[in-house]
Amino acid sequence: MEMVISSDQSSLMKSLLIALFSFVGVVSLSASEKPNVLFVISDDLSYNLGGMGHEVCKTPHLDEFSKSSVAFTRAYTQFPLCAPSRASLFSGQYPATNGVSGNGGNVAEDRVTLPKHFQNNGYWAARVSKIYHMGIPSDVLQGTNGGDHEPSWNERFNIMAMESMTPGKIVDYLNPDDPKAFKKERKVWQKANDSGEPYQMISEARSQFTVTEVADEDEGLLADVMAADKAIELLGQRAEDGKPFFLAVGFVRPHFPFIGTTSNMSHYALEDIEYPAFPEDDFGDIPPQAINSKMEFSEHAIRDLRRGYYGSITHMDEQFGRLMAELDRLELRDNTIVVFVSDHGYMIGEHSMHKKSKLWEEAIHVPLMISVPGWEGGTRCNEFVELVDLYPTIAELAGLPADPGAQGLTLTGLMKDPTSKREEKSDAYTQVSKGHGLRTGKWAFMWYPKSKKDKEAFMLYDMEKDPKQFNNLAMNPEYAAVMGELKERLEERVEAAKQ
Ligand SMILES: [Ca+2]
Repeated sequence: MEMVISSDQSSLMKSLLIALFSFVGVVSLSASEKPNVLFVISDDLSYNLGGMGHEVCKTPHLDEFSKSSVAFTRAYTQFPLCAPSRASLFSGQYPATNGVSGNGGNVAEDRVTLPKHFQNNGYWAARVSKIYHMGIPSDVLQGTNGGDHEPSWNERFNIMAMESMTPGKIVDYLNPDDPKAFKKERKVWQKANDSGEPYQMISEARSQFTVTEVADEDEGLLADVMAADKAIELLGQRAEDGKPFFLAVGFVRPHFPFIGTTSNMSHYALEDIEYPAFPEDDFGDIPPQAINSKMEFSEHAIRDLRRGYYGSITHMDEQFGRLMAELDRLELRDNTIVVFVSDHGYMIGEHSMHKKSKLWEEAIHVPLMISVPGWEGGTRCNEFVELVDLYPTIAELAGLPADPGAQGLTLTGLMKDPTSKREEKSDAYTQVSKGHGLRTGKWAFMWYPKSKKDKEAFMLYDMEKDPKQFNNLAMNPEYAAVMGELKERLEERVEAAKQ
């Protein structure tokens, strides 16, 4: 039936429509209707949260936060190294598309990054400390921007702290004599800090394999305490002026140097720290491309470095707790989406390797928790998700339009029903400079294409039977069919990441 509208009805309808649209317009522009975003990213934090099943590490504040959030148990980084992981997360693009596949690169100036997208939609966007790449400890010692993406921010705040030169008890397992230089150097640093002159880090302060314990009364000298202080100040300003915000806070711990206060470290006795033992023939089936930062340390050193790493995590957790307490105190929690994530994982002695930039499980699996006001919390999602998925997810949660350049896929459906199956992407793709990795429910599969130096290599681990990845099944003919399927899927993912 054709609808006939008289001119009177038509003008009435027009006025109604105009009224409706202006109402919608008012609502969408009203500050109170724009949820804020507090985005917290920890540096080099493995999947080591007490509340998520880690037996040693203490993270009471993140455990508490998980009760009001959706916690993802299988979140994976796109590239286990600071700059490419963060560039991928904030550009919403895989490294093959945004072009950042090393610590030297950064997102193109004109890319509408996640914080820029918020700015374009009426938000104030700011960062505190490390969000895009910063060299740690160099950029913190120097108080410098690192490889920032300036257009992302309305305001940005660097932290300048002494890192491993902070007075306290320090043990350096790689260069035991280095801390001797700190006593004199602290004065040089302090002078630069007081005068605002540039400071140039001394090589002794790199401190990649150190554990530093700082007295509780000196905690104000530590980078993440300063970052939390600054973030708390900014939250107060936003509570006052009511401007919708996208505040990104970067904690630099547990990135080396491992630092915590005496009370942070007091949770960990050396005898309670697990030693990551591996079979004697472990290296018989590992291709050379997968061996990286292999170090000879004593069992004592490995345990103590792990103790320092956990102490650093507890220190970071405490600062996260301070942010959440302030959100509550300012009554901002009911209108603020909170995201907690890490850029990638870390290895301390597993297969006698250290640090990141590899496809081993410890280096690619990360914590991810998101809380949304009014949504049910305390839920777990066990589907595979990727950090590149965060861009469309956070944009959608805040009611922003989708960005056409973002390659990730929104997680909001999973967050609403965390037990549902993820049909559109049920595995996770990670790359490193020499190879590619795919994680599925049962398998960890790695492919290193042929290069000038190395021949093509594959690794296949049954993650249900061999979660510590000791037995590479790639050469076993019994698994030829599985290998074929995984290789086909991984090649698909590698190609899709370029588009
Ligand atoms: Ca990192």
